[in-house]
Amino acid sequence: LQYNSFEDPRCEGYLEDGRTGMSPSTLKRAFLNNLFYVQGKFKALATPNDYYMALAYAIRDRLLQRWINTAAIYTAQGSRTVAYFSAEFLMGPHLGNNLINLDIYKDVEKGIAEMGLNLGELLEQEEEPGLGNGGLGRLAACYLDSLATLEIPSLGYGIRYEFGIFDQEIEDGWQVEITDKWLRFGNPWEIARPEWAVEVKLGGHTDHYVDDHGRYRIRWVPDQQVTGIPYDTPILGCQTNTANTLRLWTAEAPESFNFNAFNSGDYLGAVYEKVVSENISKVLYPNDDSSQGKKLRLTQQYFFVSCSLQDMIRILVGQELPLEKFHEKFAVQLNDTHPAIAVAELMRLLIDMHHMSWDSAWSITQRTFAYTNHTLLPEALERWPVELFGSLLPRHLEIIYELNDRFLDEVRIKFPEDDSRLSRMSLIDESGERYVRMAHLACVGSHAINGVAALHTELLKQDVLYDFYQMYPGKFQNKTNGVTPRRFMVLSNPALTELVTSKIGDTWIKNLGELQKLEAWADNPEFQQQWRQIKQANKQELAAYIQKHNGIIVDPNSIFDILAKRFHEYKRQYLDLLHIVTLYNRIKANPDIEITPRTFIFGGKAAPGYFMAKLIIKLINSVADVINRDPDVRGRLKVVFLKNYNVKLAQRIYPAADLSEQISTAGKEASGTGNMKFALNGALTIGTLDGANVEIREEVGAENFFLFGLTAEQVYAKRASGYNPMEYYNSNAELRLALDRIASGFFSHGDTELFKPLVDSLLHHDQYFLLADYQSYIDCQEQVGLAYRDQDRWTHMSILNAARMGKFSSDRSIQDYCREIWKVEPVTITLENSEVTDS
Ligand code: Z2T
Repeated sequence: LQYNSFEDPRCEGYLEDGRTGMSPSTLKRAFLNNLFYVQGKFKALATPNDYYMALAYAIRDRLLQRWINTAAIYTAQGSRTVAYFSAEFLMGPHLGNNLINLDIYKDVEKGIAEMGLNLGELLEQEEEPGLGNGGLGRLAACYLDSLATLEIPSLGYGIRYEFGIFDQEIEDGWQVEITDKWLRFGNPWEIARPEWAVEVKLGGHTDHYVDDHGRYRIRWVPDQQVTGIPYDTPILGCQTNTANTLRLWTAEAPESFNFNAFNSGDYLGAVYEKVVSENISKVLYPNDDSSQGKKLRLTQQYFFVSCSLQDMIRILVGQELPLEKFHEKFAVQLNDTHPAIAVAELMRLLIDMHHMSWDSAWSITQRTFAYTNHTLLPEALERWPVELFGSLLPRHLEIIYELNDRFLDEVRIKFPEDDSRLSRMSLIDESGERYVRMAHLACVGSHAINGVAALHTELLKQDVLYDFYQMYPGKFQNKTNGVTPRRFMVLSNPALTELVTSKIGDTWIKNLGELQKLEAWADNPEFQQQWRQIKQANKQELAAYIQKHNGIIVDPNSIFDILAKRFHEYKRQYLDLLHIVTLYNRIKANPDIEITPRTFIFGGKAAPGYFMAKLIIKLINSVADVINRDPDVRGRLKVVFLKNYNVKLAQRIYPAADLSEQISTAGKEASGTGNMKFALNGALTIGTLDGANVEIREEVGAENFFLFGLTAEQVYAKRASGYNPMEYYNSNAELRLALDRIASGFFSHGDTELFKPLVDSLLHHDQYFLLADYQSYIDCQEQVGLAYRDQDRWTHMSILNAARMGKFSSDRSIQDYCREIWKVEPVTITLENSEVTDS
């Protein structure tokens, strides 16, 4: 045998392949090649972005063999596949995560340093794909990471929004929204697949006709058509060869449509068509936990669902499987009701396009879909006016009517003579203006329905979906949310990762339950000290960030008390503020009072149309302005609002937190996932018995969790018996003083109008029971301050919190989904695969 010495590792002068080799020298060579051949730069002219791009392309090359092998093996084996349908994927930056999952972070950091560059600065260059609002979108991203890490064949399907969640600026204390032009400098992580484009119809009417064989058929005659172009991003698992796909759809005008108009001389009309079509994937709706009911939003939902289902049929047919096996090949998870139109669309595709019988199509549809509910808030339950729905999707409306007739017959059989139940459960709300109820469609069309935390699932069964639970008790399951420890620990907190690994090895990264072994170190003085030093260093880094971006000097020895999440009244940022104003009032009344020094840090975006949420942001900034400059405070309190909270910033925040604020009104937060990320990084939680807080407290132990507030049951009881917030105002002097201080114009240059809506809403409505929970919260915060003074005790609690987070890995969540809903098994991907590499 003759070997080319450059290609044979056994020979001298061997040169690793420049696009797959992992040795430091090969990586360096690839980086410099890309700088030259891709960016067209040499070092003297290169910008930080050029360096980022050069590295990103070098890493992308290293993903490709894995990605292609994964696709080839899934295809060859016809593997059962999870399709995760989500209107949002809040991925965060890819580069750092891929370095972690490839297990080359340290090597690359070193190589980059040898070239006189700093990896952290290059990572900072990446404009994150913010294609989601908050928890729901980030959950989808964590789940893709776990699916790949667990080697589960899967596809994420969604929309490639040209503009993701807006960038938040703060002007004069107010939130200002700036368009998120994340694609401005190009996106090295995606590959367009125009050869797999699909057509989507919209609007028009239906025709009922008799076909050539004398069969009764229905045809949809649309008045608009758009093309969906898929863009694929590889999703690499941690320390495996699996690289799954995130497939996002962009809307374009179909060539033929344009062309016809062009030929008929209506050039401007043709261009206008194009603009209208492209609007579909233009921008993410920036509402978290609330639905606006806009036609464009329904169009987006239908667009990506139709593209995805057609794509799946193409895959099925490509593998020579019959359509009758759709549900055997694919398990589709509906991430809330945003993709619930899929139930009607799959029926339409099977019946109208592929001539299947109603009963066969319905059986396949129900066995394909499963539905995750993410909220109990009534304003978030999606419903579409029947007229709007029918004008966009006339055929789907017919299908839904037919489904409804059959479904209500079933209800009648199970619950005879119960008209009010029929109207409550109908897919159409007919109590006033008529609406299509998407949650009902999702429930009827799925074989499994789940909530995202134990309490949330119980409340779904007792309240929001009570009738459906009575009808189909066997469909209901709980799947408590989880988060990926790769991004939210290994990548974001390298020092803590190293300390943990030095004690218990590194297998916890893929088996988070092993963190429990840290309990043995919880009282070890040396370990405690290392633990504290790392937290301290992380706090110093965040302090430097705050100084740079806010111009505020904060004390890393103070408690970093952090509330970071979307702004919503139910999340009660305002309650945190009442605590701050209360402490401030105590200082003003008694300037020498002893208070454990605290830095209050806020981050989060408000929906642009949500007036109250935006006013709370303004109030935080106004309170910050006064407190931070008042000499009486003397370093005991600082208030910071960090603008533009996103995944990148979150990764800086969690490692630096002492105290995690999880203070929603009990019964309102479906789960929360920030709560898990904070605790994993050793923050202690102050929280209510809401969402996953309940389970976090169970895991870490009541003695390691700061609990306050009413339970969900107590909140319901109070509401039922007539809650009067004014009683709390009248009977609690400190509370009264805090509210009066805000109302008096003290924080608004004497303006008594500015914050009046906030004060009035508490005094006269207080929908979210802030005043009822105020004293309990203040007392609990007092305990936090005392606990922090005993650093050994605090560190002990902090270690135990992290050590007991095993349950909250998204790997555990995904394993539960795989076993109990999807019935899907792992498929091992090898790098040596002749079928792939030889062709
Ligand atoms: C969202 O982020 C959540 C629920 C929604 O209901 C919509 C959005 Cl955009 C329609 C959040 C929940 O508020 C939160 O409690 C939960 O942890 C998260 O979804 C993931 O399940």
